[in-house]
Amino acid sequence: MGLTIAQKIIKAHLLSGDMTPGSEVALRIDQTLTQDATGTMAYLEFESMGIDRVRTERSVAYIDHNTLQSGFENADDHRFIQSIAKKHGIYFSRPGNGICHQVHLERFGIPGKTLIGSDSHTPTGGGIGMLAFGAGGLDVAVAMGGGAYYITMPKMIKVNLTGKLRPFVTAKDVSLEILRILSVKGGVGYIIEWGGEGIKTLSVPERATITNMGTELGATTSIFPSDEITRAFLKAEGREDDYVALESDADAVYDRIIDIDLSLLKPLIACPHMPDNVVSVDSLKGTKVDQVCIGSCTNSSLLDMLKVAALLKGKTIKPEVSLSISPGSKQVLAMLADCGALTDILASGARVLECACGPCIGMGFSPNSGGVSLRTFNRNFEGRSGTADAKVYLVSPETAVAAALTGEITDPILLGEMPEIKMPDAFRIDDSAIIAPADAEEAKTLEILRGPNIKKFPESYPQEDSIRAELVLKVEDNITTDHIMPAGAKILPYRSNIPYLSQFCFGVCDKTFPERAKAAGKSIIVGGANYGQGSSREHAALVPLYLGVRVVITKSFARIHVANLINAGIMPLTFANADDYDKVSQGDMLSIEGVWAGMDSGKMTLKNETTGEEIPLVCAFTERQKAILKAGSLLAYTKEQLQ
Ligand code: MIC
Ligand code: SF4
Repeated sequence: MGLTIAQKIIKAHLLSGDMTPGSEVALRIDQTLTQDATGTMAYLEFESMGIDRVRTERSVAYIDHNTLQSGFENADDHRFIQSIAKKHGIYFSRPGNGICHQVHLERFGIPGKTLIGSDSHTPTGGGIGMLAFGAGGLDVAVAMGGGAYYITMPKMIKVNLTGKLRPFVTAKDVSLEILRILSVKGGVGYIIEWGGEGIKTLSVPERATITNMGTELGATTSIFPSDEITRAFLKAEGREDDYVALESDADAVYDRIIDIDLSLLKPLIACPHMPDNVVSVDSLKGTKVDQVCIGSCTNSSLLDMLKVAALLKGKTIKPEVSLSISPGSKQVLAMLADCGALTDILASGARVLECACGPCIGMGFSPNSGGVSLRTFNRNFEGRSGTADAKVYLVSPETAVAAALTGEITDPILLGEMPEIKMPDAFRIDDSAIIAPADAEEAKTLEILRGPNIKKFPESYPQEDSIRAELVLKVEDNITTDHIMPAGAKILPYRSNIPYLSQFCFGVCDKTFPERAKAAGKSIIVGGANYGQGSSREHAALVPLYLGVRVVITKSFARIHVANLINAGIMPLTFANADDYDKVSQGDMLSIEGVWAGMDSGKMTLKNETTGEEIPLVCAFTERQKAILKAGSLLAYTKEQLQ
């Protein structure tokens, strides 16, 4: 039987396990990336493992999330990451150099290699044929130390593209279409491979927009073949030597095949507050818009920015609309300046922001109260923009420009003729903002620089054979890590300070949670389906741990979050019958006896002591996961292993 591209890369990197879907496989990781909002924690974890130099082929630390520096906290974190990178063999991409995924694609990504990153949009690398996964910081720390990365062997979806996108219909609309088809839960447990004749019409940045938003489907990752288009991109980056061709075998088997005819697609828009809440742009025409934001790791490539500049050229945006544009990297910004496109953008009345995540993670540019914001980003979760009652819609850069020019949601087809965009054959290469690590000799003399905002990790607690705790919080389906541990300008600077962060935990759902959890001592959370979707932030596990949460019981979990819970020593369990979710209420006293035996049999019984009911639960822990839960955390387990 033939293999898919992902199966081939997995096979070439397999350290243990068998490749049957559902079983755990251990992979050798070639490259890692971190960003600053998750990186501080990841490097503290790496440091505590006591390994001198990273053992990957390439590890890069990016600063792109927390660049506002409204106090000493961010600057201290940047300095800490820079110093630890230099000492331990990690490349350091300075603040302002760009968004991790965009820069990684430009300067480091290699087809056929494995990459894990402490950011959920690491699958952007699939646009260049990498097998790239978002992971918790601790998993990245272990991989930097040469340890394996464990995933549940996914099933395979193939999306067959035919035809060609019409003008004003874009790769972003392809992402929104697949979200409409599959929903934010539809990709869980799958790798999505994009293929078919239609992919020949898509450049690497367009492919990367699509693999980037595979994260919103809950997919393990997404990948494109590596072909002549990939080669041309690498050549333009001066890295043709990194090119290898990759395709799936003709007789490769997929669990599901989805066909999309590109020529039939229309401009689409995701409505508040979920990326899969997709309708046609046309159906919302005339809706007044207050703000438009163009950028993020989804849509900030040179191609996107050149299109935006060409559409804005010679025009001015509506006075009632505020438009921000954040180019994805210094390379993109410099090339916009070189060709004069930046002048067209500025002349239109747009505000050009730093090459960073910025508004996407609520770092500035929050909308006005109740405001409508159209964003080219990948997430529109409630409150994420920094304005609790804002209505955030996700669109393509073309649809974003149409709204900025007209002041309302407008089908971009009405903008007239799409100007022809000529992409350069060679990009401007300037790696001066990427700092190489010290050599092993010099590294010994280097000191790591820390600031007062870096606090201790929360203590971990080995699971016990019997648990009795209060259900302190019951939440519904599709709870995101932005609900569990919000980000934004006020909170993000404290990512290395778990005690401080803890006061904001679940703030979007219930502001009283932190106090109640602390008062309860030990506690249990109950959630609906797809619990923990979204960001890879391990803070969404570490902070509940700090507040005393020992067990989370749901209808189902999102992939990265469930791994983060186990890594933090919190036991994730699921209802055997989803309807039993209704048999527990917030405030009930719950207990589970015989945890050890239950971990082995995959079955446990939850006793609701308040109502007297008994509820069957299931779990499917691997031996390694059981050992982590018994040790109390992945860190404790790894230390045990190293001894
Ligand atoms: C996001 O888009 O939510 C983030 C911010 O990039 C996160 C990482 C984080 O929370 O630091 C992600 O996607 O993993
Ligand atoms: Fe940054 Fe937004 Fe991309 Fe996350 S989704 S990495 S915050 S640009």
